[in-house]
Amino acid sequence: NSYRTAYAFAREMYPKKTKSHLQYGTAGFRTKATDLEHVMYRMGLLAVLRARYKKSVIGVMVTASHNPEPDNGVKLVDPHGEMLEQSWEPWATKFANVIDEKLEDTINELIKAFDITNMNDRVEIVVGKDTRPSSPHLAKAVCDGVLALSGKPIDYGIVTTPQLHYFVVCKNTNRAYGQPNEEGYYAKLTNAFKKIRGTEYTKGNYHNRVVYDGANGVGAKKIKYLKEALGDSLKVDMYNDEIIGSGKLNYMCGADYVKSHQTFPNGLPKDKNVRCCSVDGDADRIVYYYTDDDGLFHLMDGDRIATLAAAYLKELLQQTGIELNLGLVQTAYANGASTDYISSELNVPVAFASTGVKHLHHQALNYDIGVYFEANGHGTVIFSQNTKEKLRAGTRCNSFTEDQRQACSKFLTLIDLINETVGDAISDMLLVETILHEKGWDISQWEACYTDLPNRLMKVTVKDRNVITTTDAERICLTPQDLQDEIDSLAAKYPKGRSFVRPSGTEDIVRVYAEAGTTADADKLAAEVALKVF
Ligand code: 16G
Ligand code: ZN
Repeated sequence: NSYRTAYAFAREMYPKKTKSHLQYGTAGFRTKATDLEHVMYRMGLLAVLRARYKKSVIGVMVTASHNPEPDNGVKLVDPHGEMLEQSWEPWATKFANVIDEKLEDTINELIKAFDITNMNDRVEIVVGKDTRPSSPHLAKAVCDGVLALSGKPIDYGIVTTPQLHYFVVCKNTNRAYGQPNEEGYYAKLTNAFKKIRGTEYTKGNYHNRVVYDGANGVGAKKIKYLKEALGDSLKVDMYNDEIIGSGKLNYMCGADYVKSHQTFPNGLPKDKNVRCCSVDGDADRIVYYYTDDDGLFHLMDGDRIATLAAAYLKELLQQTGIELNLGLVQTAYANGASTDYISSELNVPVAFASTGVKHLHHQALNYDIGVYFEANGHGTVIFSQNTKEKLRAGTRCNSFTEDQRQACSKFLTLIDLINETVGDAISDMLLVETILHEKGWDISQWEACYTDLPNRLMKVTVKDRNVITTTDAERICLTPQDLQDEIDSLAAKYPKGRSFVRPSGTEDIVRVYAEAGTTADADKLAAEVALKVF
């Protein structure tokens, strides 16, 4: 009986040494790397069970994204490239926390609950890891878990999170999405990029050079291959590319640092008016920024990328003449000015989802063309089957004009440029560069689309953050009673005032967000709301 072996193996190789309770949260498990060995092994087991249940390839990514280097984490990737289905999260939590003596029972319980009868299927599990020094060892624990239940681990080594999602989808679509290897990934993106760009590399105010902050992680390692494939079409000047064991991963650099400190990362030249971007530690997030003539820092976050992409896709869609619905999904953290701009000026409908990529992705599936981004730079665009079919038909449609047919084929190329499986810093960068190139814009012209409302984010430490519950994509507070009324009356005091509170999914704190017409008002509103949360 294979799971008996698994159970015996676990006790010997990966005993559970910690008592602390871990929860599979918005980004899987994440904590000190030293506490994760047994969790990794057990996620290998769980991945095999999930793969047998779904009769598909499942992915396991070992990473702690933007967290400090000594942390690590793990998340499971479902067959279509989404995050692990929510109904399985409690199982992941259970697997991670049961004592060694109960592991066998837990495996049996799951097999029974889902009536998994194909326990001999030799399912494939694709495994990837980031550049943390702890990652090789932890990825091996995942593979051992896979082997213990007679699954077949396919170790992709160091890859970005979105690359791993891509591999899973390639394998599950029988390669229709692309070749399930890194060469296939780069070829798909760069061929599309070069095709749209043509031979005129600079255009108007657009110059084909971007300064790139690799966060001393996998995003630095991978851009080297991309650069080769891009040739002269786009010059990527890389900084912060000290990789394994330097201790510098995400340290004073990377997308999360830039977004949360609203400042330039360490290690980049501060040339004025130069387009710069930063990715995070597993390269699934990106933000852009620049320093103006007066040395002031300007951030172009996920909201900016979302509005740029949605506006561009809308134009392109109009050129095809095909009727499809296009929408944007944001979270409550999206700057109110971005929501206004996209809904009032561009007439693109905006929907809201709770924080966390899986929620946005899910909501975006409601559109034929669904753009979704978190303000922190995490997002992508997804296209329905209907969209792809109509565009394909459009390229050969006799009743279309030549311009329409060309717009259809350009749209299809653009879809190839986008990693639909999950937010992808590299693909998002190529998308931004494509749009700016086409418009002939420099970064300040992009910024001129709308003016951000001043905003303020605060953390409040409380005894139990779960007393705060929310609804309506976290924009409305349900409990404690009266808190929402208090927030409403405080926000009403300030022109353009808006505020909300929510318990963090990754830290033991409550987050308070406020925006208003002026910085002073936003600060005051945040502080007043924070006092009500205590
Ligand atoms: C996770 C999410 C990220 C979200 C963040 C919010 C994924 C892959 N990651 O890191 O998208 O912005 O949580 O953290 O979904 P918070 O709940 O602490 O505010
Ligand atoms: Zn990340």
